[in-house]
Amino acid sequence: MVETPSRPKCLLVFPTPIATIPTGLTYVAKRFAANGFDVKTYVNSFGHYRDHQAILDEIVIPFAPAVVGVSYGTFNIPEVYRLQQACRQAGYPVLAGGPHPTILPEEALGHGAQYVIRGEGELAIDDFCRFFFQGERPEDLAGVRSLSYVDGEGRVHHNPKARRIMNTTELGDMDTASFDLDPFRTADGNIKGFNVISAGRGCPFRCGYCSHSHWYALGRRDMDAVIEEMVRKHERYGITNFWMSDETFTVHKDRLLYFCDRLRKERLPFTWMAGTGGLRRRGNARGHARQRHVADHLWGGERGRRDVA
Ligand code: B12
Ligand code: SF4
Repeated sequence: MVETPSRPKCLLVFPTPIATIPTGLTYVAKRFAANGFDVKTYVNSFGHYRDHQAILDEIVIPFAPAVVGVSYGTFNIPEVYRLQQACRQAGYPVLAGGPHPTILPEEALGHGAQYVIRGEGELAIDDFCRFFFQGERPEDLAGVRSLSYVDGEGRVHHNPKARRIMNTTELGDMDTASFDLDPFRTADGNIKGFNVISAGRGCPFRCGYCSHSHWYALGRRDMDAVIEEMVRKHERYGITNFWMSDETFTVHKDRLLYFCDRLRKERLPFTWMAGTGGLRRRGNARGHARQRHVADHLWGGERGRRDVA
């Protein structure tokens, strides 16, 4: 029998409770796995909430990971920091990512994170994994794009950001292989979050007050790839109602019209929901979308411009 060489373990933790699979983390998990890690992902839930001590005792220590990746926004931040500190004290290197450490990397580094990856994760994760597999030499840290860390002399470094991925088609479908799906099962047998589609990332606008400024510029996914993921999920899980989780799904009229026309022409039995933060109202994209299988559309004029709906 050929022995499979053991892969180092990476535990990804989403410590704040959430009722649906966090899409961004499925892509983080996918990237660590593609780079040679054995990945387990733990997502805290309202149904079975664990505090930082329980996460350490019941999830982190039994898995014994080489790296603990923690993904978080600002919600419940003191408890997230208690988790980071508990993991560090127990000897686990902590790598933080997500909206909050992106905005405040130094705060995260001061509260238990050994490393922070700012903004979009994938290319930085590739660099981090290379650093890890080359023996974690401190002199290699400078080559990890988007990384913030503290050096041996106590100086904080913020490495230059990786370029944004402008065609997100290359990232493929969300991957939940490393997730325990039980917390997301509903009484009717569905899994909350399986109906989510990531059709793009970021935002084409540049509002000066935006907390999401690391995501200026819109990375887009081909609409054909979006529809193919919908068809696959329909065939596998019987899903007919989808949620486009990016806030900019409807922002480009031509793309939206192409998507709607394909649904109509191919008589695909789907409805979809989307939220839109800022929208350029040109032509009748909104009306067109309404006639093409739209179940729900949430609008928010957060840009403060007069031409926003
Ligand atoms: C969809 C969504 C939700 C869904 C989540 C479901 C889902 N399917 O993901 C729901 C409705 C449940 C939700 C809930 C909340 N949300 Co929300 N949500 C979003 C939204 C619109 C998209 C998330 C997404 O998919 N982003 C795209 C992915 C690719 O990005 P990402 O998740 O950040 O992950 C990338 C990087 O951050 C990084 N990364 C992330 N984690 C990690 C971990 C490691 C180790 C590494 C290395 C890298 C890394 O790599 C990833 C891939 O590139 C964002 C806005 C946005 N455009 O991001 C707001 C956003 C994340 N939400 C926000 C908020 C405030 C909330 C709530 C607190 C709302 C509330 N009051 O309840 C809750 C928090 C729930 C929780 N426990 O965290 C804020 C967070 C701001 C902040 N400073 O915390 C955002 C940024 C919107 C905003 N601009 O204000 N949300
Ligand atoms: S439209 Fe929303 S996400 Fe885009 S830059 Fe403005 S505030 Fe940020």
